[in-house]
Amino acid sequence: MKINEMIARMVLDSRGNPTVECEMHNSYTGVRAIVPSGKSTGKHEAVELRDKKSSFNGMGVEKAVKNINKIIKKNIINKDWEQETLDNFLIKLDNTENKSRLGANAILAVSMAFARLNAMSKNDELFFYLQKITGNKKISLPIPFCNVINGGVHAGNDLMMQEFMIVPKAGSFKENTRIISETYHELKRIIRKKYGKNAVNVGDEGGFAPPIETAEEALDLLMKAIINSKHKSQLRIAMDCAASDFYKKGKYEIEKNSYVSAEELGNYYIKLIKKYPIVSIEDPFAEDDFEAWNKFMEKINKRNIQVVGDDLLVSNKKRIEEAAEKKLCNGLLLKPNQIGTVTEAIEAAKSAMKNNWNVMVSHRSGETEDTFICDLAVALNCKQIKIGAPCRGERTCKFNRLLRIEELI
Ligand code: 2PG
Ligand code: MG
Repeated sequence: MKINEMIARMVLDSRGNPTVECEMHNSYTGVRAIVPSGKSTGKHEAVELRDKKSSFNGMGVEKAVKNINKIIKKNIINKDWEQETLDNFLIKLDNTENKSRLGANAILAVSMAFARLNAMSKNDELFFYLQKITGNKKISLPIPFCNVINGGVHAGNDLMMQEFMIVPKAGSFKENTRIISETYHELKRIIRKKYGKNAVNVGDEGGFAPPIETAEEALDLLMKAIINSKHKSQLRIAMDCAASDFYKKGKYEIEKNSYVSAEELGNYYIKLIKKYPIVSIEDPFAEDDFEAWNKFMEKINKRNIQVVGDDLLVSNKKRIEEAAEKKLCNGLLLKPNQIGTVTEAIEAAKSAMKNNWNVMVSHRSGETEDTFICDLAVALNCKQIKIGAPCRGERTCKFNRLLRIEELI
């Protein structure tokens, strides 16, 4: 497919920071794609280019936008591309290991816009187009992993662990959405009653950020909400510890000023797993603390717990293969902007699946109204997506896109 015209611009993400939008046209139609932005980023992620000038507190994306408008555009318009040839060309044009020249934010905006334009030009839904690229025979709606209590760098409380999620298991996305929404509102009532009305302000992903300090306090609140809303048989719990953020000099600060070793932290998780219906733990250890990951995997081997690598893997095929070989985890968190092209994101998912891992497609804490990840999760048939709480437009648009897709398929 040929691109006739394209333009990039700065738009805002859900934290009010600049991000990159790419608008792309061919003779038939036009589309837009916006890239999200993380806060608890892994240090091995592809580079998100920021201007580091005084404007926008050093968060500007003028350079990334310029890279699309001046460098990428002249190299790609009016030529015939497929997704893979375009993405590979962009990787070559950047010519760095971590996309630091053009910026993963610039490259991904172009890659996503191309996918969407290609789909639209064929009168296809985006998920059908992506399904063709993956070569998957089946597609399916994912289970939403819904972050209802926020801590870590996403919230203004002293809870070290970042995300406490509810995970429904009803037969349809619509029913799962109802269960989540009812439980979310029950949780709000419980938190308001216990901590007062200031405590129901929400964190970056729409979950509540009450003044709590321990994982048990968060999990007890969740359990109460689950039981009160009468969804105990339909809900399980997942956590994203985002442990790289509380890893300090070889120790883990699990509560304010309280440090434990990797082994003690692993035992703590096992205690939590025994007490609460936890089915999935993401980033339980720091991104390069391989030994801790491996020992934990050995210990929980028989427990059927999903151990998900986010900062550990950064959606990067090389890191995934290394982690599989070293037996560090059994699940991939897939964030396209960690790697920078649609093709590489799909490759990362395939490489995880080849190792019999689960794949969970994920939003970023700084999101936008773009719903690309929903179509990607459906196309990958990976059955899991992390999209935050059923609150704040940049999160609800993901629920709403999936509700619409469910009607279509
Ligand atoms: C995570 C993500 C999304 P961030 O750690 O999994 O929930 O957060 O986008 O800040 O990296
Ligand atoms: Mg994470």
